[in-house]
Amino acid sequence: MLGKITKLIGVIAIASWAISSSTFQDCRVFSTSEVLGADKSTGPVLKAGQKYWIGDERYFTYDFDKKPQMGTIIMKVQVFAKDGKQDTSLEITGSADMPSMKGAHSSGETLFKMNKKGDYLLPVNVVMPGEWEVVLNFLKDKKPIYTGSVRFNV
Ligand SMILES: [Cu+2]
Repeated sequence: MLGKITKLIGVIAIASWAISSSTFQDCRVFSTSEVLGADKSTGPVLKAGQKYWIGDERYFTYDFDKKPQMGTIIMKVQVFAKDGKQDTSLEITGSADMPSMKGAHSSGETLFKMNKKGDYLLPVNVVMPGEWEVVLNFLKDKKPIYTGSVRFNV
C-alpha cells in the first residue's frame, strides 16, 4: 500500500515537473538572440586556431580536442612569446555557461591546468544542446591582462 502511494506521488511529481519545466525548449528558442546581445564585458569573441595578441609581447591561440559536442571537451590554449617560444608564465581561467540560461550550468571560474608541453588545458562539460560560452581570463603575476570569450553551438 505504502509502496503504491509512494509510486503514485512519484508519478505526479514527474508529471508536474514535465509540465512546469520548459527549460529545454527555452534554452534553444532564446539562445540566438541572447548570444547576439551577450555581455560586452567579456571582450572579443575568439575564433579557434586564430592568433590573438596580448599587448605586443605575446599572443595565443585556442582549440578544442574535438568538435564541440555533448560530454566533456577539452579546451587547449597555447601562449607564445613574440619570438615564437611557448610562454608558460601566465595563469588562465575559464568560465563555461549557457548565455541563454545564465548560471544554470556555470562551471565557475576554473584555472586551466598545464600539461608537459606547456599547453593550458580546461575540460568543459557540455550537458545540454544549445549555445555555450567560455569566458577566458589571462593573468600575469596575478594581474588580469586579457579577457575574451569563446562561443560554440552544440
Ligand atoms: Cu542549458
